[in-house]
Amino acid sequence: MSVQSEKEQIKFPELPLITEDLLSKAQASAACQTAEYTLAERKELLDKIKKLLKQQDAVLVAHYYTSDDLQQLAEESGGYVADSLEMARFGHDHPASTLIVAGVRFMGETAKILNPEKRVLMPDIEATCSLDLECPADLFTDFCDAHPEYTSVVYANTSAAVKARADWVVTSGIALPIIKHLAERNEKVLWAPDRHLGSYVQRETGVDMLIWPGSCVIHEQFKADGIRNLKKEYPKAQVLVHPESPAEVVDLADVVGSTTGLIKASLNPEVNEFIVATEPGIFYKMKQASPGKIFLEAPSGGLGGTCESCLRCPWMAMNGLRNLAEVLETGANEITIEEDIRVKALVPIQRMLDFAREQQIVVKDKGNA
Ligand code: CIZ
Repeated sequence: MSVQSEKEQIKFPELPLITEDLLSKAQASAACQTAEYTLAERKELLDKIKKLLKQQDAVLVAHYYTSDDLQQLAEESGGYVADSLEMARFGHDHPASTLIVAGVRFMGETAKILNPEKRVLMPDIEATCSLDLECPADLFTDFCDAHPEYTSVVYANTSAAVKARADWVVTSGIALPIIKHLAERNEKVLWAPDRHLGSYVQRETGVDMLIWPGSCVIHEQFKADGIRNLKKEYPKAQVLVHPESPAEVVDLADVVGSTTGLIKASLNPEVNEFIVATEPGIFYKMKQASPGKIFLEAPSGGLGGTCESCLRCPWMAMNGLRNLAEVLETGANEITIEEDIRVKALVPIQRMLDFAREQQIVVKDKGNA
């Protein structure tokens, strides 16, 4: 049997469904956070949070996909806005004993894995990620056990338990160099959970890969036709695409990159208009760095009529000023990870960090993106 047809015989487990109900619940929780504040209420909340951050020896680290309010507050209060890895690294280097992680569950877990001595709190501990949900640890473990000849590489958007079973963890910024490195060692790769990022990496490297069939509910929606049409209206616009998007969208990109990579690309002084295929929370940093430029959301299919913007991640939107104030007051929503899982999950994360250091790969330039 040929290698290809052997691969076609491999059956992936049936993944949990990301149902409309699940999305609606997240959207309903998010709606409580995004409901309009009066100016006085907003100021009162911000003042209270800043005071509580000091009182609790806490620092706020927010992901690029959170609301403008949270990103601004993180910056104004001495915290940080970044991708998941840099959020964890910043938390590690910062002297605060409590990290408030505004993002989704796997980000809180990564922060805890790298900072076990610190208290890690999240505004809403139910904020999750479709990629994480579609890769339960038991299914992943069974699949790895069934294919021991493959090196397992998991994306950062996975639970601590999945990371604990993986050989490598990668972020979108470092996936390509790590897979190239494995290819040089003639290793075959079992990739999970994002099929679009996996197939992008496979197309770029030619590595023999088994690709888990998960996807991000947001990036899955971008439509190549919509981007082509928008490009007719804005012929000078550069198309910036996150590699969690489908292949036909990636094919239209001028730049394919991680959140940090796309923010860097938007700094190009020769380009003033961008069509951006990723979660629109990223516009906060893009517009802050280049206030005169035009940033357009890449067109999508739409998640349904109930969301504020159909491209806003419903789980990221569960983070707000109200529940942030609440966790600071109560100490609720603390991330805990069983120590044996944490120690095992640290190994593939550390492998990635060591690789980045040895290869002198800058995963993040402090101060710009
Ligand atoms: O790792 C992250 O923060 C995510 C979710 C994406 C990226 O490209 O940085």
